[in-house]
Amino acid sequence: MFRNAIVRIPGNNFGKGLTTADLGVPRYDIVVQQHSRYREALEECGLTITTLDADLRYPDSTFVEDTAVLTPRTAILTRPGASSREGEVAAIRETIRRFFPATLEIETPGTLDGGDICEAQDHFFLGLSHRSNEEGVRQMAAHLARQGYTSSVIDVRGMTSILHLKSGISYIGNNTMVAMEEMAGNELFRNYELIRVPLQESYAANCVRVNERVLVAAGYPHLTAELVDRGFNPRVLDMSEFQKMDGGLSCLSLRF
Ligand code: CIR
Repeated sequence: MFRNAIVRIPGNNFGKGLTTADLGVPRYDIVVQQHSRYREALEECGLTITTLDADLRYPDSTFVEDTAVLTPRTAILTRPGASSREGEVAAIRETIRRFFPATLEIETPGTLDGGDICEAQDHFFLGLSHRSNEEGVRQMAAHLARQGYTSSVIDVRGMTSILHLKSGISYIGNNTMVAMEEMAGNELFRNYELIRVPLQESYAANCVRVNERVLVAAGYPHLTAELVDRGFNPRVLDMSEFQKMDGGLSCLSLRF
């Protein structure tokens, strides 16, 4: 069960952040509206939300997930791999320490984005990506091991369609993994119930289990129907403006 979430309001320079998506410039009024609906959905799921002000120094800072990995046993502050995002951790540290007084950290030369870390009960999948390097992943695995968690590494550097590991997979509880086509065959998922996301719905592979619901992006009927068939309770959210900046549902909050 999650009780809390931390989010950050998108700044009016949100569209100046990093992106590889060729989907046009986000419309700020819609960004604000979609973010507000996202917060409402988290509240519906029973979470108490800590909402941070927009931070115009960092246009990508609404994607708070990348700054920390929060588990029931510890909080690990990351060291984002994009230089424009490095300062985001200092900007959120104090807020995280209010909930987790003793935080661990990823240290130089390690880099790691929270979007590369997929928690599946007591096991963690660690994405080696263009943001999270081998040293960052090694440090994360060591921190997790000291807390009694196991982990395995998935190299996504060759997968040009995704930014982070969790752009392509999500663990949604009930031993169920959601995976985009390109990742679904991975041997590491053999002991999970697997929901394969068809190619045309790849973006929706980033979904989030929050207590009784699964947040899923709007416009992906196959995955939404599959979730219902398997007994999950999807909560559909419009994500078009965040998708334009390579962001998904998980990136917009830290849940704990
Ligand atoms: C970036 O490129 O860093 C942002 N525009 C998107 C970050 C998305 N975060 C995530 O998937 N965890």
